[in-house]
Amino acid sequence: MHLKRLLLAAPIALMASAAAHAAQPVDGNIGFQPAVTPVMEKLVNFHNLYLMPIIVGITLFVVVLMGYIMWRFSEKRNPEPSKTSHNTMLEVVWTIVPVLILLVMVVPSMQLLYFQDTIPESDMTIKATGNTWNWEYAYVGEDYEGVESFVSNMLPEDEAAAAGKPYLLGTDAPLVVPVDTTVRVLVTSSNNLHSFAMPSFGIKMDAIPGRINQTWFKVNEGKTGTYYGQCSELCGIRHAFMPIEIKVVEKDEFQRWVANGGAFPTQTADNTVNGAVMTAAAPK
Ligand SMILES: [Cu+2]
Repeated sequence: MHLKRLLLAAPIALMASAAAHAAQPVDGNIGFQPAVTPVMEKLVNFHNLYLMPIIVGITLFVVVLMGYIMWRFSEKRNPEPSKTSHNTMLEVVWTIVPVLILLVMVVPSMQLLYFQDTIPESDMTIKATGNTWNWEYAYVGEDYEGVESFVSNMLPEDEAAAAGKPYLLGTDAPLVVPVDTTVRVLVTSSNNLHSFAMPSFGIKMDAIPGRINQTWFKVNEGKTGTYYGQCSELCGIRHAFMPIEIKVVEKDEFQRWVANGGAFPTQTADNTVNGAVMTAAAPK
């Protein structure tokens, strides 16, 4: 089984050698993973250039104010405390100012939500189904008949090391997409609540049984490489073991991959429910 899997993975490993970029969690890093889609670029800018200065400003103001109050109104400097308990002007100000700050934040926030939620004219559609405990991908449309659908399982530690992939993030069959292409992702689940999350793409979409959610991404030109995400819904015992690996390749490379029928085996999903293994037919 291992040998078969390795043989099937070999063409992918060759494809991986040309990868230019990659994004995965890094020990000790702060901030976001590098943004490679317009959505994530906007998210990062909104956070770093807009929200952070406001938050830092408010925090500094409160710290300075508290320091001044502790100094100025200490028992030593202010032995006779004022009996005043109301100051209408001050109360109006400290109600109105926070409301104004929230308004200033909500307008770009809503614009960003709308930008994320409005799916532009898409070039291709992929369906991502959360199974217990793996992701299954299907390429929608007759252009991708040879690829059909496949299950993407987490690699065991030794195989991940052999493939040069991060353990707990690397899979035996990554989702392959072309660069600079608008991809619509239909997200659903076969039997559990999951969430399809890819940090450097700025997407996180709930996978709900019996319902199809949609999201989109378009990886910027020149950002080919392998990107890692995970199921980000606390879905059950193997929640931490359903990584998402997306390999972004040049458009012609993607066409070759499709023409080859995808280099992956088509499997059915092994689903475990209450300890019993159920084999669910792969939804098309
Ligand atoms: Cu999950």
